[in-house]
Order: sequence, then structure tokens, then C-alpha cells
Amino acid sequence: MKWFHEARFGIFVHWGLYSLLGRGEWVMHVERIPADEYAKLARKFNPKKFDADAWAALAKEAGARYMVLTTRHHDGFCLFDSSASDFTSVKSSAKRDFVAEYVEALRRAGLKIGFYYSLLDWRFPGYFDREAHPESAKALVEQAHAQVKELMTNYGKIDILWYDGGWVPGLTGEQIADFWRAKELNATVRKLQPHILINNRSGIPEDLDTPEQHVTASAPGRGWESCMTMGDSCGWGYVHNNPNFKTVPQLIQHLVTAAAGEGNYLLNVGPKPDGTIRKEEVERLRAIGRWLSVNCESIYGSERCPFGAGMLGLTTAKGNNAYLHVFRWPKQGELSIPGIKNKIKSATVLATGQHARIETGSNCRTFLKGLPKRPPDPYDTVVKLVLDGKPEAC
Ligand code: FHN
Repeated sequence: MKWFHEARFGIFVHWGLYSLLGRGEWVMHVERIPADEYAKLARKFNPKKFDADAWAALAKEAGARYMVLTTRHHDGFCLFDSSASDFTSVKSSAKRDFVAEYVEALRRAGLKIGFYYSLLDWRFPGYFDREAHPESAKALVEQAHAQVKELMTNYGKIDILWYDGGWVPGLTGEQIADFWRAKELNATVRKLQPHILINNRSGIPEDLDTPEQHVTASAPGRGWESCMTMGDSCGWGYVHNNPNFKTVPQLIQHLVTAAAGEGNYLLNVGPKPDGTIRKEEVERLRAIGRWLSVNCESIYGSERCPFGAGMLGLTTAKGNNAYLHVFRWPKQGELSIPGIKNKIKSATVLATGQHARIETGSNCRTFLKGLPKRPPDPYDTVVKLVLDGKPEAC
């Protein structure tokens, strides 16, 4: 978990046949497109502009430390070579193993590598009705085991296995893990990839909780990662007209909220059918990267801080340092922070290097004065407090 806690920020990528239709990754199921009709999309999926090095470069520019790519989503189409399926990007018009290209590019860029894998596959009637199609249900589980083993064997060192689609109609709790034979499968995964992190979506808690579209911390000591779309929550995959992109301040506040809870933020992009990433997503990732380039010490490897930032924002900590994340810069540039027990040795605005004058008041209040009236950073001004020891609250 050490690298994961240090990383704090990853990029989720939802890309596949559904990208061609531009209405999100659930289009086959929601629009009731018959599997054989949907499969014809594979003849048109030939993304000449796909460039995994460009994806990796954008992730680095954003300040992300890892990526998670949909190797196969619920529609069953694999972006990798599989002996367990003919419905793959290698055996259709693209004739490319995009997962292999993705892995090699991330290694060149020094990014950690995550594989998203959907256990369910809508093409199997046995998924929807196990009693009526027992052989199909069995074949579905066999496909999952075979393909996860391929992903864990054929692409070198993989850092995260991001299961999804583990839910099964009519089953709950342990029944789900039993249906997928998840215990057996994950034991094989860990034998093939001893250091790997596995999320909680195969029916077993494993290493990581995965709150989705919200940032909610797990208990101290438990790994967790919030995943989120930039646009509407229905569209992890490319949605052509997506009117609802989150603003940069919103995205940075989600990242800070995750870091404040000792968790990670996995922010999603949905590349276009040609493999390029749309400008709305590129612009936001670059803006986050510019902010992180100045303030990254307050995010990477962050720890929970026992005191907050009052009405102004949130706090993160690291060792004897606390970081005030001021989303709402006060009118006179004077920060009132309740609850700091420590003696503060210095208070410095990371964006400008400016030092604040430190005064203490009644009721365990700290006042930071002498700072500009206008916020030094438009999104989140970070004030670094060097303390006389580990942060303590009063
Ligand atoms: O059904 C999927 C959805 O398409 C998307 O992949 C998200 C990402 O976490 N997971 C499932 C919904 O919870």
C-alpha cells in the first residue's frame, strides 16, 4: 500500500466499443441492443489515433501517479488478446492489443498500472437467469477466471486489479463471492502478482474500498479510493454531448477531500472512439496538474489532520507539518483557524512563499495575518504550517 498512499491521484479510463456510439458505456444494455448487432461495432473499432504514450503523458502532466484502464467492460469486448474469447481488439478490425500498448507506455512514463476487469458480461444469458441457463452461467465464471489469469500473466508487473460488475441478480453478500469463486481466483492473482492491490468488487473486501461518485473516507488503516466521472455520472465512457462537466475547483476539492481522509481520487476520462481524449477533460487535467505542481507536498503521502480549517476549507498533514487548504479565501486575508494545539513555527503560502504573522486567541484559536486580500490561488490556496510536533487538536 505504500506507493498507493503516496500516489493519492489516479486516472480512470473507460474506453471500448461503446465509445463509438457516444452515449456512455451502458448503451448496449440500456438501449437493449442485441449482442449480435452490438458485436458489429467491432468491425468499425479501428482507432488509428490511439496513442498510449499520449495518455501517459497527460496523466503525468495532471500529476497523477497511476492509471486504471477498462481491459473489458460489461459488454464483453476485450482490449487485450484472449484465448477465452474471440470478441477482442486483436481478433477484430483494429488487430491491436491495446492493453499491451497501454502497459508499455505507462512503464516508459513511470506510472503504476491498473487493470479494470468486469466480471459480468451481458452477452451471457446465464448472467441474467442462472436457473434457465446453467451452462452459460458456468461459462461466464470460467471466462472470468481464464481472462483474469491472462491479464495477470501476459503483461508483466501489474499494480492494481480493479474488479467491477461483481453484482449478480438475486445474490447478496458471500453468495456473490461464491458464485464468482472469488477466493480461489484472488488466491491465483496474488500468486501471479504477489504485490498487487485488489479492490472490493469481487465480493471480498481485499485491499481497497471503492466509493463511487462521492468521496467518503474508510476507517483509519483501511485503503480506499473514490472514483468519479468529470461529467454526468451515467457517462464513464464517451458521451458525445455531455453538458455537465465538473469545474476545476470542484475536482480539486474532491482530490483534497480524498487526501484529507488518507484516500485516493481516481478521476475518469472517456476517450473518443479514435482514442484521443476530449478537450474538456484535457483542460481540467492540465489545470489540476498546474495546481499540484505547486502544492503537491500537501497531497502526495498525505495523512489525516486532527484539526480542520474552520470555515475556510480542509486540512491535510504530513509528519510535523499541517496544510490548510483554503478554498474560500477570507475577505481581509486574515485566516481564523480553530483547534490547533501545537506551537506553530512558521506559516507559509506554498503558491507564493509568503509568510503569515501568527497570533493566538482565546478558545484555542490561531490567527494568520499579513496575507494578501486576494486569494493567492484561484482554486485552493495552501498554507503550510510547520509545527512543534505531530499535529494535535484542542
Ligand atoms: O457499471 C459500472 C459503470 O459502467 C462504471 O464502470 C463504474 C465505474 O466504477 N462501475 C460500475 C457502476 O458501479
